[in-house]
Amino acid sequence: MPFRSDRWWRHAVIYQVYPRSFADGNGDGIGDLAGIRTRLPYLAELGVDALWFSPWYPSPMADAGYDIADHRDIDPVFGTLAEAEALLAEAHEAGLRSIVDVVPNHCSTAHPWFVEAVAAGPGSAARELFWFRPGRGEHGELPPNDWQSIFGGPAWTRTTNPDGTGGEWYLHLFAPEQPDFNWANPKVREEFEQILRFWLDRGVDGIRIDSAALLCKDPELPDFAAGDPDPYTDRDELHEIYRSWRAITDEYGDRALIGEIWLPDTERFARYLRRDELHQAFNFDFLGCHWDAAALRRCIDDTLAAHRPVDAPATWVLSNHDVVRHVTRYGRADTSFALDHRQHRAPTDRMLGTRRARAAALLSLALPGAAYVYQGDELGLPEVEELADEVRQDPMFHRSGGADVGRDGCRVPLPWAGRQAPYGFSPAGSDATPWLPQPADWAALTAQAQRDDPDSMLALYRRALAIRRATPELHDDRLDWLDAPPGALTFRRGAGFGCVVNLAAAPVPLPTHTAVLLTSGPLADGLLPPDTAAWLRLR
Ligand code: TEU
Ligand code: CA
Repeated sequence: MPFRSDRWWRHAVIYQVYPRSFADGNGDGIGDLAGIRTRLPYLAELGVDALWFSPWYPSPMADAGYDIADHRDIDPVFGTLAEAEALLAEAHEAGLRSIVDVVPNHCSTAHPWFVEAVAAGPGSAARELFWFRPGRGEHGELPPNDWQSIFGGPAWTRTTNPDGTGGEWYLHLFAPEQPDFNWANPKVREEFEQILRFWLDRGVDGIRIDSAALLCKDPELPDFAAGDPDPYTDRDELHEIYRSWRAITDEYGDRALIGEIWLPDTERFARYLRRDELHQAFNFDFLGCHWDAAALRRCIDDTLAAHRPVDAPATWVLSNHDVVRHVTRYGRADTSFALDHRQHRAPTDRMLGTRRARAAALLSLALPGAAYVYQGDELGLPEVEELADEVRQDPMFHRSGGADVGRDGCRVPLPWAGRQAPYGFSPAGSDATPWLPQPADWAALTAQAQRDDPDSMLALYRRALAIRRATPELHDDRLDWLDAPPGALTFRRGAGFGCVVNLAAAPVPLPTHTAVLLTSGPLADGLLPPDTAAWLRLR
């Protein structure tokens, strides 16, 4: 299928595939490339434009594949490089673009460069590719500075000398199995430029950059006292790196550079989106926003205002593999989310959360820019909060001593068909159990159960995506707010497309329209009930 070749990412719907949990082709209970290939028709029918694949590279899986030992191959648990090439080609045939996940902040302790660095010892060139430092204290027994790992505990781990004594320490902003690269070293830059080319040469349409604001560190590695300038987020040198990455992607034409940037300051965030830097970055403010009309409107306005001066498309993300699924979040008393405010196991009303998630789908798919769908959003999957401690695998759970249960609950394998686990996740006849257990009450949430039910979440997504694709007004950057009753959000896209979301406690009337295109729930006597959204033809 030929693609319209015009900066496609500006209004694309991008579906995140988390390979471990999408579909298992060989029956070992872990998702893989063979499984994804058999499900391409499902994704094409769903109507998304592009697939983003979370890491599929060789990895000891200390952080579910975000600890990479070789950026140019595929982990045997997922398949082979030849299968990845076949998948990319088949996706294109099905009209789906592909985005690969590149993780430049760190690698795995199993990466040959790190293995060599440990062996080569202090002062070696091999250690210069990472952040090795002697410890503080009389015998170097204290970490070189006070930085904390994002997964909990110190951001430093001590090496052991060949004679068994304690050696230098190395920096890891995430797990100890994920040593941070030293981006001041030209060899690191050169290596990643080659990695980008490796995947662009294989026909990928975009690159998702993991932890994109964290790469460069203050070379002094100062302690990080409250109030000091942040020594490792968003440093100026980083923009120069992304300018060179942009030059590379531009050589290939029509490929997208997308950054994962958790940065609450919209002005600093937008600096990454300048003309010669990244094409787009995830908007986590929207993801974390309260289900509240005024808060959402403010978030939408701030987001559009931040993107306008740099002429970058906004992005709208409701969930991903790092956050509590939004069906669960939206059913809580406090509907907001932040990395340090996950509210694990706070009471939730799944019916209410699902109702809001349906409305949120229509809201996010009607906003100007690109929209992201995390696998399972389209099935209305809730967070699986009841996982036993023994099955949890996220390093965040283990590093925090269980204080933070981590992210496994949004990574439970997808239910495809059937009445009980593994719900078609593994092929018929395989007796492997999925790598994380699926709940006993997911029979109604399978893709098969939802396929022919016009009231299902899947049906809603399919209709919304079909309308979005067929509606030119939804492919530009303009949004105009219309007058709305208190607690409702109403906006126009282009001349004739309207979206209304009712976040108030009582039903609201619809604005004047010529047709109702789609609603997230039934109207009541012509009124839009609470926590419901409608797409309208205005004229
Ligand atoms: O995440 C980077 C990141 O900072 C957060 O999303 C992180 O998960 C959160 O701070 C934890 O509280 C990316 C990936 O999306 C995530 O899955 C990886 O674990 C992380 O990088 C390390 O590669
Ligand atoms: Ca498998």
